[in-house]
Amino acid sequence: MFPDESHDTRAERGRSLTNESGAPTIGTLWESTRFRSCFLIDQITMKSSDGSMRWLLSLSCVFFAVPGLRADAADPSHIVFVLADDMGYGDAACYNPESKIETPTINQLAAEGMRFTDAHAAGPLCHLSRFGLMTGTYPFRRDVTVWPKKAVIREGETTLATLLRSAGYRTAMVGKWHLGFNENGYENPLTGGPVDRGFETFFGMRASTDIPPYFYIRQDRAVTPPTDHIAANNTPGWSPIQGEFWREGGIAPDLSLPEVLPRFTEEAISVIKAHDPKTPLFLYLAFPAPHTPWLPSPEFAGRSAAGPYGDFLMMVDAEVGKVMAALDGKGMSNDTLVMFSSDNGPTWYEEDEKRLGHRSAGPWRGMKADAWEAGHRIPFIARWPGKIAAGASSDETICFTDVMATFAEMLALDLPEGAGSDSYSFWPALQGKEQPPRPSLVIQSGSGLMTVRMDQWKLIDGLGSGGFSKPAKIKPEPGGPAGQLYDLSKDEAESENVYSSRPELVETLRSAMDAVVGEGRQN
Ligand SMILES: [Ca+2]
Repeated sequence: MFPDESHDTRAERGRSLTNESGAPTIGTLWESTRFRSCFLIDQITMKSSDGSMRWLLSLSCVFFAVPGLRADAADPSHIVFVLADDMGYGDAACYNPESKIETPTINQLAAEGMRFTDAHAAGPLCHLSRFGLMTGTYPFRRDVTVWPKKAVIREGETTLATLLRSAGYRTAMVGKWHLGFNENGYENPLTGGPVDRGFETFFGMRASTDIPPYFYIRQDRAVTPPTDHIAANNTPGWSPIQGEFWREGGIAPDLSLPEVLPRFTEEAISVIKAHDPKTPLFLYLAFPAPHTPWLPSPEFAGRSAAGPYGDFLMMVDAEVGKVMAALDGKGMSNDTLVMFSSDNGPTWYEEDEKRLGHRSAGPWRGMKADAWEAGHRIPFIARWPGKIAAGASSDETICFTDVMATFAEMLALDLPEGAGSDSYSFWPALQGKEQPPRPSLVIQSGSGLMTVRMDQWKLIDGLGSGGFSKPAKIKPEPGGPAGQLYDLSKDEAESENVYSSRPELVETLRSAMDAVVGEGRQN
């Protein structure tokens, strides 16, 4: 019934180019140089037949700048990964025709690229999700709760940025990190962040725009330390974690919360404008929106039919449009893989759905932080003209942890030993090809409830949402089910718990989950 559970589908190829520790050796460097030269000479020959000396020269530069690419590599085009924050599966019309929010840019990305309908964040909260995206490793393998004081990603650990940088990419991050710095006072360097984990440049913030202290960071230093104080804020008519919600705490005198989102866009555009397109660019743009505080600019306030949340998402859509326009302006947009996604589900309750008629999570049950689908099933769009079919969709089960192996396969790069332990390439799916199904998908909810997906079946190892939906936890009744088992192929709403009637299936799923959890724990 189930696909093979082995981990052999990970990007294993090419590890002969590294020694046991995963580091390149003198011999392997020669090997990789030889492969590289074949690839680039092909490219130069092809381009120069058009009489373009400029391309010949520019690719000669790439030849010296791109270690590790092999003969079967795709062109080293640019990669821009735009991550929205707390945006629901059903917010954009390309995922939900009934959406009350206009998202023309996101819809256009989908029309020009591929839309995944079974994509999952690595966890239903910001830090869980981002750890999985950056490292290709499930976040339950690491104590990610240390993020307020310590770097979550270890020194020397492979990240998307170290991987692409080793392939000659210029690596830049703008936006919300939320994976911790080694904090020792905000007058001192903030180590262990993006610039110590593979990004050559970083401008952004420590965490969410409702978690103090609020200040900008450039590279590893506070631009201005958070020496002022801001009082907590809430919005009448909304729950305590919606609306213009932020927590009280320190704030830098030069930071205004409504200006953070457009400021990040400006910084991202600066990165694109300053970039020399002859070198491949990896830009990771992590917007802090539509996460709270919902702060649409006057241009968008009141424009959606989904309250200030919808207005703020319309603004996010417009900000993505500005980034696309910058790529266009630089002549890069047809040579860039753009990925757009959200780090977890929305902060949107059933009451909001009833009141405003907008299903932020689409057909899925629950909300942010939940074990239920709305917590972690997210929109995921990939656009790359000429490489990814326009208007395509894929129902492959994919996870944020899979981006690492996908980039590795796409560029025929070696993954160092131990890197991306939960990463399965979906490069075949992006090309419209068959690929082995993901053997399983294991996700831990915000409160620690474990879930496993295999094929259409989903086991939640306990009762309740495991997150922000109430109740989060339910004590099993004597003789009643101890967990939840749903058939997602027939029950998108996770409303028919068949746990008690399918004990063998429960056992199969639980065994598979235990095997995945046990095989790679790093703490
Ligand atoms: Ca989030």
